[in-house]
Amino acid sequence: MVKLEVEVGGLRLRNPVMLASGIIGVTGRLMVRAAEAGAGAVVTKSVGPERRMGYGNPTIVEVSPGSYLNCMGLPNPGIDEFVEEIKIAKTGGVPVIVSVFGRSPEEFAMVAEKAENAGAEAVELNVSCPHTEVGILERSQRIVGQVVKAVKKKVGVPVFVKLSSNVTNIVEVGKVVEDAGADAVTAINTVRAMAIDVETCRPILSNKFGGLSGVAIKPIAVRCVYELYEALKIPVIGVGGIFSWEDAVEHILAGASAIQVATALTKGFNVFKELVDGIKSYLEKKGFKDVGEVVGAAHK
Ligand code: RRO
Repeated sequence: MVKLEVEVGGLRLRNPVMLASGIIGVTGRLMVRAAEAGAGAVVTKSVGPERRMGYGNPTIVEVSPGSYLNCMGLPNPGIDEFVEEIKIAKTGGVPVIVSVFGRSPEEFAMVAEKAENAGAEAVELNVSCPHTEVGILERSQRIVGQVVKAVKKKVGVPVFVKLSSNVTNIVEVGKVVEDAGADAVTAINTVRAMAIDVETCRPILSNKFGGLSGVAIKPIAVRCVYELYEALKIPVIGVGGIFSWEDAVEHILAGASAIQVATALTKGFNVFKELVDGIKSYLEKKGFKDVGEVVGAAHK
């Protein structure tokens, strides 16, 4: 029997395939569906201190097969209202990780504390939205460290930090976050990008810029996971372009202790079972007993 259970930054998962923050984690019921479909954990859509409408349409466009550009603009009901969705999500029986954002370290800490009180088993700090004015990372790496420290002071659950490839050196940011006390890093958020309509001669997205996800970003994500695994002591969670079990295994070989999927859900909830079964068959075929044995194997 192959062991698929993993432990990531103090959080135990029945398997390493998590729902990434994004479109599905907006309601408790949808997160329960992801859990029922086989996810090892679910991450909510990012939630902030108060209700936010997000940007006007168009906010999403498929730019090439399996690759999407979005500028949702952090739409969310605010943490106080979202508490109910966290409680519903928990009935799915897998860890619920609440993705948190704020405009300051204090706001991050306040939202994270409310998420923990609502039952979150971990929080994932979104310091890396590539196209909103609250993208902390775009302001300064120093603030990112302050955000992590402020949250660690307020919560007892594991704190993950979602990083971006939209920086010169992702390892530098990873080290800041690790030194500040983060329990794991998630790599990567979407890649800042743009698309222009040749008929109207205008940017397609209402916000002009957006975040690229899906097939196109997998090699960028794998590179970031590889670099972070080499440089950090805390675990890395891989996300970016994972559609098939081969994509998931590639992230794991690069150094991911667990992986997340979002864009692949455009193909349906079956993706969780397909990935879990595919990883399991791969490990059996290769003669491994535990998924942990192949984490970072590409470095050897
Ligand atoms: O809501 C969004 O527009 C959004 C966020 Br918060 C993020 O972190 N990444 C992304 O691609 N979109």
